[in-house]
Amino acid sequence: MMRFRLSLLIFLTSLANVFAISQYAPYDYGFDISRRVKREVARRSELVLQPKTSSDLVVRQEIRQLEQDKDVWTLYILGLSMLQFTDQASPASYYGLAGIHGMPHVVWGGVQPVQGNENTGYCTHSSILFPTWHRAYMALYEMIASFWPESERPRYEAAARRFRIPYWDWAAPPPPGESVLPLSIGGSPFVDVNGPNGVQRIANPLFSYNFRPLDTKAFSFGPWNTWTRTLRGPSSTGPDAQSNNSLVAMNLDQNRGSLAQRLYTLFSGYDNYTTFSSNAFGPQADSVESIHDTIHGLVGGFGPGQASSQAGHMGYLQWSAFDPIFFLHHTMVDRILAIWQTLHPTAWITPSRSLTNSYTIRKGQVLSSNTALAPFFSHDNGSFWDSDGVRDHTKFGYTYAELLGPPTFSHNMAVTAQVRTVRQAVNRMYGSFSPASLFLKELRASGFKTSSGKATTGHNFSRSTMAGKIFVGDRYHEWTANVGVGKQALDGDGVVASSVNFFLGDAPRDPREWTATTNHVGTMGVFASVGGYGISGNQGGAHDVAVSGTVPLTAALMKKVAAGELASLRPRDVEPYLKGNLKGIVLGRKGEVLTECVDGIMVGIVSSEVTAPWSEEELPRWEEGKISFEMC
Ligand SMILES: *[C@@H]1O[C@H](CO)[C@@H](O)[C@H](O)[C@H]1NC(C)=O
Ligand SMILES: *[C@@H]1O[C@H](CO)[C@@H](O)[C@H](O)[C@H]1NC(C)=O
Ligand SMILES: *[C@@H]1O[C@H](CO)[C@@H](O)[C@H](O)[C@H]1NC(C)=O
Ligand SMILES: *[C@@H]1O[C@H](CO)[C@@H](O)[C@H](O)[C@H]1NC(C)=O
Ligand SMILES: [Cu+2]
Repeated sequence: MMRFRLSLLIFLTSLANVFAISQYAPYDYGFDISRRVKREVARRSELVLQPKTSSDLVVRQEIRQLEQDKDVWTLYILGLSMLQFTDQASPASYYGLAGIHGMPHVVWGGVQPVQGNENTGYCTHSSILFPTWHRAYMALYEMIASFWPESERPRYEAAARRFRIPYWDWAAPPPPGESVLPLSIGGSPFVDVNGPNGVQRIANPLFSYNFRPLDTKAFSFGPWNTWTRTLRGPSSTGPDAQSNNSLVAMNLDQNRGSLAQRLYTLFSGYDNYTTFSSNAFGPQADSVESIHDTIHGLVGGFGPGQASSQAGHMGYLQWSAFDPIFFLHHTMVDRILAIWQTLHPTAWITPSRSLTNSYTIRKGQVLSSNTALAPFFSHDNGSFWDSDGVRDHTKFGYTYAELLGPPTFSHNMAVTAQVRTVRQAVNRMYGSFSPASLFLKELRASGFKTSSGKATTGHNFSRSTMAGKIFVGDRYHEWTANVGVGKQALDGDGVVASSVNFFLGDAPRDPREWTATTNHVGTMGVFASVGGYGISGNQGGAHDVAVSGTVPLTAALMKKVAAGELASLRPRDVEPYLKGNLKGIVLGRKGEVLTECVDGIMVGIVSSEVTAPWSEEELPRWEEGKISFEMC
């Protein structure tokens, strides 16, 4: 490992070259670090994703928390900066790592494509391997981001031991006055870092990745062949395009409630791994992947407020991994997986056929928990990690604060203390938009005795109160817009959907005004598609599979109940109300406003009966949803 730390340093490009390309430099350590190490190219053995010993278990922090730990934060910024200034030809450079996912569709670590799939990346989407492939990906990134110059080891030794990559929780309430998008990510293209050689102003490695250089052979068509750095909500498709992080921030803030509700439902109402894992159209509409898709779209600049006819890198599967926010987002996705696994210890991958092509997987091939997660090496003989191998994330030396100790994968269904603790955390973190949180609050206030449990479920709240309008006993209705996106809306030269947006009442004509409207209910991002690139053909057009997701309506309806515009959450009140007031608008890839019922888009309004939790250590129990009516 030490040997690799040294060899990595030599990949730094010369500073002169860097100055010519970019306004901001990397950190100047005061000596030429490249002269201290032998020049060599990373060997496969150095790309092996190594497990750690259990004594190395450290919590991955939320990015705002990590920022409070000054030495670790400094290491993080310096390490990421160094990675980004590493020669793009190295597989252990930022470019090399990001390039595993999609573009530039090249061999990494010698792992060859299957014939015919050369024009895709290694990433698995619309696939039961989506969560585990990206888990290994983040672990590899964490391993390679954790190399620092030898000379800094004494000062930062303790900090280096407790460094793990942070995640970005886009569903958590931001501190007062702040956006869901942290300033450290979107606030400034440069950052003043107090490194070993004093305070220096360097390129902010979380704001953007600057291609050094942009390879216009690999990125051969516009706007990707003109944008020399990654962009969010780009102002134009030209070479001088700027990111609009405030637009992205507003867009995310507008959707935080929707995202929190989706997570809460995913944790409480989704028990089947197949359904949970991927956005492929299935019996339940949502999934960890669909929720993740929405973030990709919003960060890219799709959805409310779309500024130009073109979204930035995060909005497109094949370019997304170059934006540094990708890794913060996917660490959050890994955390969702880890929390869900703890709540569903026996649920796991059951074999099924791949719906999509990737660099090493053929459409139609049977996928299982033993399928290689290529190109993530487990040994230097060239074998790969598989999903069973990464099922327990703690072997990579990290965990998340909500999870006490290693997960238990027993087949014993008895609820462990760990599960109760995780449920409590889920209630506290993501339950605030759900009727469940109102029920728990009323329980505490009214002195219902939770210990007497079901004996009191017949009790009704007074009809004159909010709780009385929402609950019958301990039961209530959840309302969801289930969105299916078929092939016709994903690909080809015609209409290509990028987001489906819901409003109660009319929406402003101009989507740029949507970020400020109070009647916006939520946005579902469509990310699975890789069509609509403006070139015919084969840029990974393998992802032509029908996908689905949801936009929860319950929190918006509860506001209407509180305002006296709706009598209750029961179908006899809600169904006519939604038929009269719910508006769905599809935005296309170029930001164009389409009607709700574009070819290929299906919207079903679903109500589900739910039993509220009687303590924070329980989660709501969902019954199968019923289609109330079809909007499209
Ligand atoms: C960023 O987007 C917001 C919201 O659409 C807009 O008001 C603002 O003018 C944009 N800023 C720039 C610099 O384009
Ligand atoms: C999970 O859902 C899939 C897809 O609908 C189904 O084939 C499978 O039988 C389900 N698994 C369990 C354990 O119910
Ligand atoms: C690689 O080494 C591991 C550990 O020794 C072994 O389990 C595996 O079978 C080997 N794989 C190949 C392809 O040789
Ligand atoms: C609670 O309300 C429901 C629906 O109005 C009713 O059927 C039930 O009898 C009520 N329970 C009690 C204990 O009053
Ligand atoms: Cu992603």
